[in-house]
Parts: sequence; structure tokens; C-alpha cells
Amino acid sequence: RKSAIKERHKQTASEVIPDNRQLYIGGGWEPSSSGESFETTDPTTGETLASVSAGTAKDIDRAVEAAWDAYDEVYSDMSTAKRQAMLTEIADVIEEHSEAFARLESLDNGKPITEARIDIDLVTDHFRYFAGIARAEEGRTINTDDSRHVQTIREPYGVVGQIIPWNFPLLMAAWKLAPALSAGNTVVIKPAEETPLSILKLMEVTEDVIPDGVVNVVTGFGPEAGEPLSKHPDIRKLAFTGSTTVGSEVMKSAAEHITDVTLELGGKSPLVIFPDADLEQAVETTITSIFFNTGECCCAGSRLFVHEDIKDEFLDSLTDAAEDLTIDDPLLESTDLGPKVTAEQVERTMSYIQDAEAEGAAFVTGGTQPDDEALSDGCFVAPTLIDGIDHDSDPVQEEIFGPVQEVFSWSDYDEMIELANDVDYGLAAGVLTEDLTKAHQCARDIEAGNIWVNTYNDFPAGQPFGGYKQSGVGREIGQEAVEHYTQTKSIDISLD
Ligand code: TXE
Repeated sequence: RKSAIKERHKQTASEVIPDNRQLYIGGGWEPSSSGESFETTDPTTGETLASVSAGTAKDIDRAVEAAWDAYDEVYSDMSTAKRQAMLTEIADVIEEHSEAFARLESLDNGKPITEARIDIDLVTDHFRYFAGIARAEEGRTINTDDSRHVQTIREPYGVVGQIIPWNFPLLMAAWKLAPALSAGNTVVIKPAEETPLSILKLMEVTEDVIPDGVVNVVTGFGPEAGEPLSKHPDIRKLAFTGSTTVGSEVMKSAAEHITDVTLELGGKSPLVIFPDADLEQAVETTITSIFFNTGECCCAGSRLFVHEDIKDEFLDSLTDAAEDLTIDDPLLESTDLGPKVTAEQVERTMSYIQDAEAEGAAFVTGGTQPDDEALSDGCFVAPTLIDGIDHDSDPVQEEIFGPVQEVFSWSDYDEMIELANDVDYGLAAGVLTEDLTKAHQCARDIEAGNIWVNTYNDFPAGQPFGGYKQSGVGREIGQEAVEHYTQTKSIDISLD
């Protein structure tokens, strides 16, 4: 099986990896100013997938300049109808190559192919949504007095900088590119060093669709390429998705030049199950909440609060369902859980698992790497459920970002809400109940930017997404995303 996996990956890599893996600046492919490159690794096989240019501060300077040139000379004059047509065409081209994009994402990130296809469908849908919204932008007129006409218009910032994580490489890029372009900005984007390939492929297939310099891609590492982008004085708006630690640094950098910033950071989201919930559906939703994308999801339902009346029965069914998940080569249709993105991420997850063990927690299932020789070169972690852990402990308070869920039981509603809110994060939450009143109440009581009731991990393009507390600032997707990529101008005309 191991050699079959390697052969399948080698073959797929030869079909889907983009030919151009240099920096994409001003519509052309260029080497990094340092001449250096880095390797991106297949987390399933541990083998090198491709070598990619390692951008530097100098490259960021060139990219920002190219983006301003494109803004001044082309994009700021492009009508909304043309922007709409461009975004629609981007969606069409991605759709035409959707299977290749899905397989590339699965190779580079390790996500199961069935989930990678969901990502790519969402990507095309986001470009289509923001194509539509490009035509719907409106200002306001404001009543003051008869001697004046006051109106507002919304204008793009000019050049925006975007820093992308590795868990949903193309989708997170789409969440940022689509609204930024729709609103009339040009972009410098830095993909995560772990997963640069799908964004390069996007540039390759849209070369004839997006005017030169409107989107510039500088691949590379955080300190060498990300930091200069976040500190650049000519960037007018920054959008970052990643860790709360780096998000805080990006915010400080933005403060230096009073640059507007949107941050989408970590989470430690609660999933609350009421005793009246449909048990079968609740098990399914719980599995999705934590094991979708191998738990590498900022909004993962990593803390489960199940009512004590149903805890034993529910946990038995949940354990069976978790143990039934297929951990295997992510390119296989039957795979539910692929590898984590890197060996470092495995180490991080396993160290939290060890901390939980040291805290005296009990593993309901998992807590190990799978014992499967065919997967021994990959970054796999078994689905893990932890019971009996102190809510104040680090594995509960901190984001593990792996297939690990901590289970708590509750009986008193107010105490449960207090605990659900007792973390620094506030990105998302799930509420499972048949009772609409309880669902509404709980949705209001939880401090989080996204609440799912009787569902989890839905990302329709019109639904704003973002965090309370240390999970972030601002909102992505939906109408609010466009607001974050435009600034308001008030025009006051004297009628005297
Ligand atoms: O994140 P980083 P890492 C969380 C998750 C994960 C942890 C660490 O808990 O285990 O963060 O992951 C760029 N200036 N999330 O180390 O470093 C970097 O190159 C500017 C949650 O991968 O924050 C990459 O493009 N940019 C999250 C991006 O920031 C910098 C998704 C994210 O990397 C930089 C990913 C710097 N100084 C991780 N340093 C989510 N919210 O979904 C790094 N980068």
C-alpha cells in the first residue's frame, strides 16, 4: 500500500503542479531577488512536491509598486461591469480546472479529496458572489438642512496586502481576493510557505483574465516576506489569517502607518448539545465540527458541552463514529481523515495530547498516531476524544488545531455558558437542540462571531465570518467584507 500511495502521489503531482513557481509580479514570473527558493512537502509521503521562490522585502517592494502601477493605470478606471465580468471569468476558469485544483490542494495540504472539492466549489461560489456585489455598491444621501446636499460614496483603498494560512490555501485566498478585487483594489498576496502551489496555479490559469499587476503573488516565509508586507508604508489595507501571536504582530506593524487591518485568528469553539437534540444528527454534526479538514479549522468545535442526561449514550455513539472514520491517503475517495499539514503540526498536536495525559485526562479514543505502516512517512494523527480534563488547563484553553476534541458535561445552563465563554477566543460555536427558543437564547449568550444551530462549518458566501475577543478584528465574506475593502468619503455640497 505504501508504494501504491507514493506512486499515486507522484503521478498526480506530475499532472497538477503548476509549471510556474516563481514570484508573480506585474503579470510576469520572476525569480526572488535573493535567488533563493524553498521546498514544499507532501504531508502524506514526506516527499518534496516542488521548489518555489522565496520572496524577500525587495520583492515585496517590487510587487507593491507593480500593484500601484496597475491601480493607477488600469484598475481604478475599470467599470464595475468589467470588474464583475472579470470575477465571473475567474470563477469559470477555476471551475474548468476544479478537479486539478482539488487534487493539488489535497497533495500540498493533505486534505481528503472529497473535502478539497468542497473548498474549490466554495472558491468559485465566492468569486461569483463578489462578482454580483461589485454592481450593488451604493452610497447614501444624508438629510442635514436645505442649504446643502450631503452624500457618501465608498472608494477602494488602492493597494491591499493579504497574508494567507495553509489550512484552506485557495479558499482563504478567495475570501480575500474576491472582495478586494470586487471593491476595486489591487493586491499583493503572500501564501503560506507550507502550501503555496494552488495560489500559483490560480495565477497561471487566470493570466489572461486578470490584467497585469492587479494581483501579485510573493511566495515565501513569514519573517522574510510576510513581515515586510505588513510593514509596507504603501499598503493601505491589510488582511491576515493565521495565529493570534502573528496576528498581534501584524496589527502592531499596521499601527506604524495607520493601515486598516482585518484579522482572522485562532479559535477554541464550543459545541453545545442539549438533551433534546436528535442524537444521530448530533453525532454527525459533532464529527464534522472537529474532524473536518483534520481539525485544521480555525472554527473547529474543539470543546464539546454535552448535557449530562445524554452524555454516556452520546459519547458511545460518537466514539463509534470517530473510530469508523477512515484515515488514509487523502487522494482516495474513501478517506475521511488525511495527514496534518507538516511534521511540526503533528508535534504540536501530540504535545498537547501529552499535556492532557499529564493532566490526568482520559482518552475516550485516539491520543496516538495511527499504527499503519503504509502511513508511517506521513503526518497522521488519530481522531481523538478527551474526557475528564480541567477546563483551565492549556490543552483546553489553547488552540490545538488538530483532530482533538475535549468533552465536558453540563446540567446547569448558566454554568455551561460561563464555561463555554471562558476562553480568550470567540470565533464560532454550535448549538444542537430541537427547541428554537433555547437555540436563540444560547446563540445570544455565547461570545462568538459565528453561531451554527443544528449544523456546523457552513460557509455560504453571503454570511459574514469573523471573531469576537482574540479571534480577530473585522469580518470576511458577505457584504461586510466589501465594507472592509472600501473607505467612506463624505461629500458636502453647498446649495447656497
Ligand atoms: O501560523 P502563522 P502557523 C494557528 C494554529 C496553528 C498556529 C501556528 O493554531 O497551529 O496558528 O501556525 C505568515 N509577519 N493557525 O505557524 O505563523 C505565514 O508565513 C507576517 C490558525 O502556520 O500565523 C503564513 O502565511 N506574516 C489559522 C501566515 O502568516 C507572517 C490558520 C500564517 O502563519 C509572520 C493557520 C510575520 N511575522 C494557523 N510570520 C486560522 N485562523 O485559520 C508568519 N507569517
